[in-house]
Amino acid sequence: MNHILILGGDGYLGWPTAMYFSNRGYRVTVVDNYFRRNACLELDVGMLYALPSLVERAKMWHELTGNEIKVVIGDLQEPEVMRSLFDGRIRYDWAVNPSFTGLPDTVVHYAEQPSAPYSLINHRYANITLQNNLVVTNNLMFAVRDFERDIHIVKLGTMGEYGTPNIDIEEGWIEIEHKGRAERFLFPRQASSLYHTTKIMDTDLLWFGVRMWELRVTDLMQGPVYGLETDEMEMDDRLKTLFNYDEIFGTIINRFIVQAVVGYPLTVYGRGGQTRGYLHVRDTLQCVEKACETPAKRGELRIFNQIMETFAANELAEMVQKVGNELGYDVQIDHIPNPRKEAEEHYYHPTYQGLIDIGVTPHYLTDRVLENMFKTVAQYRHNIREDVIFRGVQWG
Ligand code: USQ
Repeated sequence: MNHILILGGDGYLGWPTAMYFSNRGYRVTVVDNYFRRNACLELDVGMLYALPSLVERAKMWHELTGNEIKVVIGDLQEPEVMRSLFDGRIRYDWAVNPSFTGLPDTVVHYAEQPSAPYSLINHRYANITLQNNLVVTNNLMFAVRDFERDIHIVKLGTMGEYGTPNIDIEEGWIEIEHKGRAERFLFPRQASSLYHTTKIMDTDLLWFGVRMWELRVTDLMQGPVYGLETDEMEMDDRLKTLFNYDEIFGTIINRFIVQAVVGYPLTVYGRGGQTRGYLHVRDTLQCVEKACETPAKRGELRIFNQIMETFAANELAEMVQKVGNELGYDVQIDHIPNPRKEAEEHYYHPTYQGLIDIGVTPHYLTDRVLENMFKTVAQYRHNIREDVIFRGVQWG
């Protein structure tokens, strides 16, 4: 039975990942410093519903399933907090099979400030993003280097590292011929936010660690995620993951559903031709599972593009409008001046075959999926705050 350490285990993806692996018989340890919850409080952006603490969630999970999720609350920017996870200071003893006290064999690294708008509020939030994302990744890299180099690091990257180039996007690597010679390089990256720039820097840090110390790393270049249904979350409402719909932490599909439910015209930014690759939260879990089951080799930086299909913002708005109208909502679409600096019409042709090749079965954004999201969000309609939907953090 494997032991998985999830850094950022309280987040939108971290908590569902913890339950998913725990449900499949893995030993799971989660670490978090409640960064996201605190940032939401500080910026006064309401979540769709209140959340139990991570310790309470793990307790409920244990009561419901008999499975243990170990919780460590700490800031991984502190090198000693990170190192304590690997050097014996944190004891991994389990009620079931107490003889197994081994270190994690896989670390899933989600412990990053994940919002592009947050990173561009002002220089202070830019610094928080830079410091958190780079220092946590560096602390992890050195802890693995110093205590157990065989541990597989699965880091969440982002498709936004590539930007929107005028050529096809490969899965992480490109063969370049130059003056009669050839070499394989990381695919060119050109982020359009400071947050996305930190993700490029993380990739570079880990690529250095792979070359220098033969670490094993998988980088998952993920697109915006939507949804709030997984088998584990459906066991009990109190196990639901956090759900943001505000401009800073909410992602487009989740936001559009909330907007449609409260009769707020869908906020398409600019012309709405911006195209991205999307995936359901269920597929994030599946992708991470497959990546963990087939680890990168020693000395390999393996990169997958973690998306299932691409949509322009306009297409998403039209899909949400159609399903919303069928459910009896009066859904309007608005094109508001784009607060971001991004191409609103562009070429977008990413490759995303690698995860399918290792066994991932894609789920797609269907009317049914949108209907389910409408139904869940509608249950919490009374909590939705219209004042946080759009404040207009300007990137330019
Ligand atoms: N958009 C709108 N209206 C909105 C919100 C967004 O038109 O109300 C547009 C944006 O302009 C953008 C696209 O939708 O072109 C996606 O925006 P988003 O807010 O859903 O996602 P993004 O800021 O790109 O970031 C999210 C996650 C981040 C992850 C990234 C993957 O927050 O952690 O890395 O998706 S990717 O976009 O592929 O870089």
